[in-house]
Amino acid sequence: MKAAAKVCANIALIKYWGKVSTALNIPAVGSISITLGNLWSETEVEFDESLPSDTLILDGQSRLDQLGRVTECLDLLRVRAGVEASARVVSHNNFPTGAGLASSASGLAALTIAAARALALELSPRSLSIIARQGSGSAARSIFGGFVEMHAGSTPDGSDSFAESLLAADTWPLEVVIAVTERGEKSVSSRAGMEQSALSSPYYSDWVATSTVDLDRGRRAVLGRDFEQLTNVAEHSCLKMHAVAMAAQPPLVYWNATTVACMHVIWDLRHSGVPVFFTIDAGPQLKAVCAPGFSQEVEKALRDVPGVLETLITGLGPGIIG
Ligand code: 2P0
Repeated sequence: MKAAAKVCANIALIKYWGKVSTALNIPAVGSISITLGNLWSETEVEFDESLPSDTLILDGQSRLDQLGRVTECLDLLRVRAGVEASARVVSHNNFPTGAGLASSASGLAALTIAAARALALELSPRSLSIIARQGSGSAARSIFGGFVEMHAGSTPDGSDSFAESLLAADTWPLEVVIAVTERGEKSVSSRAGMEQSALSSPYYSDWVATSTVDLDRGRRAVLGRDFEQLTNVAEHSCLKMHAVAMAAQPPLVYWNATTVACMHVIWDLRHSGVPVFFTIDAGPQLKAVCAPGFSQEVEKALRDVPGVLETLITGLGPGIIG
């Protein structure tokens, strides 16, 4: 009862922020993401009757703070398999953990796949997506490669809240440059930030109400491979999500000065004719998405921004890579 899985991270272009159910982790809005080929989590799960409870080693350290969601996810699989044994989970990310680089997306997706394999459960990608969602909303998207749409769904049990593929990675091989501006873990997790936003931001209801329009625009842009349209709707969704968070009480500002400097560099590049836009998650790293063939030029510009510690370049990936 031991298996491993290696799964790519993803970043949303049309953002997920807020839940209708915290118990089942059902998102309040759908989202559209791209799966990143060079950023991955590798997770090994071993069920062992002699273990008193689940254990988690993440990047070489015991992480009790992350164990709750791991156990919740494992419980869903244990029930299906009729197994009660606890599990030893060892996971590793090849990029900074908990810094707004989607480590929970790849981590919880890899956990779901590895545990399903260890329990010899034959589950459809949709079922795996639903289970991964209950570990982390963004993890539901990492089951798939390329361009992915997550459906918020409308049933109270979350059975129609899953992700599915929109467009294969090689159909439109966009490139991504990540500017790392801080290495530590963020002080407010996405989970806490979304809850704070839903409870106290005056813009939260408008965020939810306008999400369908953004999803429609985003889906059309992806299916039509329309970079300009994707640029407009992705930057709008990102800035709107951050505006909702900034208006929470107490406020949530995930950016630092370097994040903002990078935004201006991206706008300057675009005004000079480079097809590139940015997105930023619940952390200070800027992700620049560019048309095929432009990542070197974009990386060179971001590398020179004072405060950028490191840049990472990646293409789109297939989701499950091992
Ligand atoms: C996203 N983020 O769509 C958004 C944009 C961050 C900002 O999904 O509470 O770690 O585990 O469901 O998946 C990060 O949130 O949150 C995220 P939970 P998760 O990528």
